[in-house]
Amino acid sequence: MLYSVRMRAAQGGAHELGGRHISGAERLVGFSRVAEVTNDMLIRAFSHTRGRADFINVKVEAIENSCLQTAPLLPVHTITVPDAAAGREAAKKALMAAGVMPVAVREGFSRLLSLPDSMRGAMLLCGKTGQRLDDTGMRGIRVSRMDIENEPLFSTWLEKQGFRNIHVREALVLAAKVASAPGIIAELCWSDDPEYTTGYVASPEKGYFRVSHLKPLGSPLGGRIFFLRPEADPSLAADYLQNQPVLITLPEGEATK
Ligand code: WAQ
Ligand code: MG
Repeated sequence: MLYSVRMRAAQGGAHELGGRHISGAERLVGFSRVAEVTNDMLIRAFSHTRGRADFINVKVEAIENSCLQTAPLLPVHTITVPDAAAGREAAKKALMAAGVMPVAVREGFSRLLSLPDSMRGAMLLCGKTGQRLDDTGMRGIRVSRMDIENEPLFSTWLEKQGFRNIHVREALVLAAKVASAPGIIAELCWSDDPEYTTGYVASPEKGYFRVSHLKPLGSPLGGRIFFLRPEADPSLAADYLQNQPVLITLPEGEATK
């Protein structure tokens, strides 16, 4: 039995009452780690660079082993650029290479860049037209119920790659779950944490491309977009992203690299 532990924190009251999103986190851990993981999440919410939370929701739910699926970690590539303008150009190219149509790429960037503040979740957009497919407004679709299968192995692997921060660690797991969702073409993401400028484009076909700058240092505006195939069922994808418990596996050979 595993436990899904989810946290969302806001400032100025609960999200649903108009509070500003501060941070969120999701893990799938054994019973013996629930307290530790919950405590870490509370500490994070109270010491976040987006501001101090005054509303924190922590949800713990048991997950039957028979419900678990697995998905592989994506191969990781890094694109180093001098600034956010160059990074956005590189990300646009990577999205198009993954199969997102140019008009949808433009639409995606313009939607993220015109947000008044960061959302708590992601937008689902049609990868052909850029039309918004979910009806969650400023809340967005929150990917949840995922974690790495073998944490010690993952930690060793991350260390060897030189990935030493929590952002990349969490993003690799989230992007692997997203890439395994039905109908996904690609994902675009950059952080809403002011000090973290690295973002990524990920897709099941091409893997995870880190882009060293996708926003200027100091900006609290981040976000995520999931581009779907035009023929995909958005509610099926949203259900998988939000509800299906998934453990991410390190591919054979990767573990020893
Ligand atoms: N599900 C859906 N959307 C989410 C989730 C989630 N579980 N978590 C965050 N978001 C959305 C939300 O709109 C946030 O404002 C935005 O993404 C950014 O979230 O390889 O840290 O957690 O070094 O700030 C990329 C790592 C880090 C790149 C991204 O995102 C690398 C990051 P953050
Ligand atoms: Mg953040």
